[in-house]
Amino acid sequence: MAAKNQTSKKNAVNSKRHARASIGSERPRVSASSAHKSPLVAVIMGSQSDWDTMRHAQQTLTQFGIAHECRVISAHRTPSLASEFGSTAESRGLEIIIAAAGGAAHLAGVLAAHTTIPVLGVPMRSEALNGIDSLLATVQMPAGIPVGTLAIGKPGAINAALFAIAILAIARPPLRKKLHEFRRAQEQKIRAIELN
Ligand code: AIR
Repeated sequence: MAAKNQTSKKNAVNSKRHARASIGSERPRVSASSAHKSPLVAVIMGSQSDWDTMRHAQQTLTQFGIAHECRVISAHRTPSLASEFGSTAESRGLEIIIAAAGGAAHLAGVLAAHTTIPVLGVPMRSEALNGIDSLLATVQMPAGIPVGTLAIGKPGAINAALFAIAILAIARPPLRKKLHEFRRAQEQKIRAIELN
């Protein structure tokens, strides 16, 4: 009976975790190896409309088995949540934040202002200015509060995840090995291309 209670309690906690990680109606896929560990990387985005791009960061982290969480937090629409998330990130065991936003993209900078863990910014492609606005708003931080800014859109989303993995790999030899294997496989794929 006690064991049964414990199992249902565990299930409740896990489904709560999943609910917190889910964005809108779509639940981000978390790999089996990382599903029940506390997240090392947070993938934060300014709007649910960024998810189509940022799912590529999520997929890359999953591919490497990195425990992570994905959430929508807006520097402008939910400013107190942004400040609370940034302020508590380190004490909750997060080691890196990936922050994506478009237009007046202040999310990465605001999160970085509240934490000393590395913040990687991903500028979203915008309708009005094709992402140039997002890029400049993310990259042009004042000295003292750094944001490592990646490329606009999907390449930036993938590279933010790979950069986060490279940072984590400094002190994790098995992860470093995986990263070397990834690069090797990527190179092999290109070497094998035959054009006719
Ligand atoms: N955004 C949301 N809050 C602050 C900013 N800068 C960004 C989102 C998204 C864009 O505004 O990151 O890229 C448009 O959001 P929406 O919700 O109108 O689609």
